[in-house]
Amino acid sequence: MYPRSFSDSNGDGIGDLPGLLSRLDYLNDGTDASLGIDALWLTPVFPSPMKDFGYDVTDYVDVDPIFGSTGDIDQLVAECHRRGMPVLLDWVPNHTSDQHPWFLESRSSKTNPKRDWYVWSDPASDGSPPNNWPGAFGGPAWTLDETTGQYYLHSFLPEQPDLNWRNPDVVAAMHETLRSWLRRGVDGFRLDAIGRLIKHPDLADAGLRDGGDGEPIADNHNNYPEVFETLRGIRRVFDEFPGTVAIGESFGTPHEIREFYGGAALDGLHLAFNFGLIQDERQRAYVPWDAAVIRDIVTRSWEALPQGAVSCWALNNHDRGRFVSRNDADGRGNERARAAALLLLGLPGVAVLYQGEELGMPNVEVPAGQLQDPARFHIEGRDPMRTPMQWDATIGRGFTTGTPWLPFGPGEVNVADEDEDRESILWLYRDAIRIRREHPALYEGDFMAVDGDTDVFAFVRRDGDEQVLVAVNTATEQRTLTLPAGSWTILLGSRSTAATMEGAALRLEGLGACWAFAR
Ligand code: TEU
Ligand code: CA
Repeated sequence: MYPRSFSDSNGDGIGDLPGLLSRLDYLNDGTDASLGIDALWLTPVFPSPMKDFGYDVTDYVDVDPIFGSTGDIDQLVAECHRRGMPVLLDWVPNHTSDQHPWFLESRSSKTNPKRDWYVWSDPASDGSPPNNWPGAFGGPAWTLDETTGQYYLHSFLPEQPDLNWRNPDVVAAMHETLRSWLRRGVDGFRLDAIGRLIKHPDLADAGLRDGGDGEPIADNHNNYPEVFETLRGIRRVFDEFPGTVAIGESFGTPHEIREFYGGAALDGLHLAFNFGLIQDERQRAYVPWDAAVIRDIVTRSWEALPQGAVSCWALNNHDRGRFVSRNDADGRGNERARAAALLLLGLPGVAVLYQGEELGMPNVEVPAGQLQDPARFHIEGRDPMRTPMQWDATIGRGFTTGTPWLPFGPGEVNVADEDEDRESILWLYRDAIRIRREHPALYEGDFMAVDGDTDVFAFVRRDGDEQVLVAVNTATEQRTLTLPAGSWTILLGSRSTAATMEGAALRLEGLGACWAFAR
C-alpha cells in the first residue's frame, strides 16, 4: 500500500493513517465480500522532506505528521491484528535523507565522529567524481560537498546519501531502528533497495554496457557478494522477535535471489521479491505477456529457490508502470490483467498486490504541471502509477474532500461500481483470494509445470491428493490443453466464458485463464 494515495481523512489531499484505519474493512472484514488479504505492507510513513516521498528518512522511529502519529501505528497494528493481518513497515537502510541529523553531522567536517557513517571519497585528479557510478535515477551517483571538498555517494537522489554499512556503528544504529518498531508490535518490514548496502571496497569503476562502449552499468554496486553477510546480521535482529518477517526488495538473477534467502542455510531474509514477471533481471525492459517467457521465468526461479524457501511474486508496485497499461497495446490490457490475477494467485509462494491492481487500475496520464516524482527527470516518472485510490465515482473519488496530490484516473474504475458488478475484476480478485485460501494445494502446494501448447503456461499445484491446475493462454485466439490424468472441474475462470472442459481437454478462450480442481 502507498498510504499517500490510499485514503485522506483530513482533506489535505494526501492519504494518511486515520484514512487507512477507516478502510480496513475493504481489505479484510472476515467475510467473502472483502478482499481477504493476509497482511499489509505500507511504504514509508516516517518523517521525511518527501524528496522521494518518504524514501528519504530523517527519523526512522517516528511518523511524519502528514501521515499521523506513532499512536496511529499502534492503533493500526491493533486493528489489523484483530483481523488476523500482520503489519509490515518499510525500512530504508541504504540511505537517509540529506536532512537526517546523522548526515548533517557527517558533512560538517572531515573529522566529525559521524564522517565515516556515509560513503565519502576524494575527487579524481581532475576534480571529477571518484568513479563512474551512475545514480539509479540518473546523473552521477556522487555529489561534491563544497565544505569539505569530498564527494558523497548516493545510489538514488543527491538528497539520499548512502549509509556506510561497513561501519559497525551504522550497523548497530540501524539494527536498533528495527528493534524499536518490532518491540512495539509491528510484524515485520519490507527492506528497501537491500542489495545495495555493501559497495565495492575499492569503489572501482563500473563496467560499461554493450561490451565496453555503452553507459556505465548502474547496478555495479548492486548485490556485491559481501552484502549477503550483512543480510544475515539483519536476519538475526528479526530472530530476536519470533514470528516477524523480513521481505527484501531484491533485484537480480534467480541465483542472486537465492542468495537473498541465505542459500541452502536459509539464514538470510525470510522472503525476497521476485520481480521477474515485471521486468527482466537487470530492470531494463518490461516482460511481455507471453506464455513462453513467463514459463521460462517461473521455472528457472522455482529451480533456483533454496529448499524450504517461499517465493514472493508481484505484478505491480509503486515504482513500475501498471500491468493493465503495460499490456494494453491492442486495447485488451484488462483481459490480460484478469488472467494475470489467476497466474499471480496460482503461483507457489506469497503474492503481493499493489493497491488499485484489484480494480484493474491503469496508469494515469499526469499533466506536466502536476508531476511530482523527482526521479522523472531521469527514469520513467512514477506519478502515473501512484495516483489515488478511487473508492467511488464522486469528484473526490471518496479519497479526499480536498484537492488530491495527484489527479484521478478514469472514473469508472472504482470500488463502489465494481462492488455492484459481480463480473468485475475486483470480484475476480476477491473470489481468487478466497478460493486460494480454501485449497491447501494453491496456498502451499508443490509446483509442477505441465507441457502443452507454447501459448499456454500451465502448471499443477499439489497437496496430498488434492490438485489444482493453473492454465493461462496468452494468445489472443483460443487454445486447447490436454489435461493431466484425473477428473477435473473448473474452479474459477478469468471470465465466466474463459474455460470449458471437453473430455480430456481444456479449451481456453483468447487471453483466458482458469483454475481447475481434481482429487
Ligand atoms: O526502489 C529501488 C528501485 O526500484 C531501483 O531499482 C530503481 O527504481 C531503479 O534502479 C531505477 O531504474 C526503492 C523504492 O521502491 C523506490 O520508491 C525508491 O525511490 C527507491 O528505492 C529509493 O529509496
Ligand atoms: Ca491527509
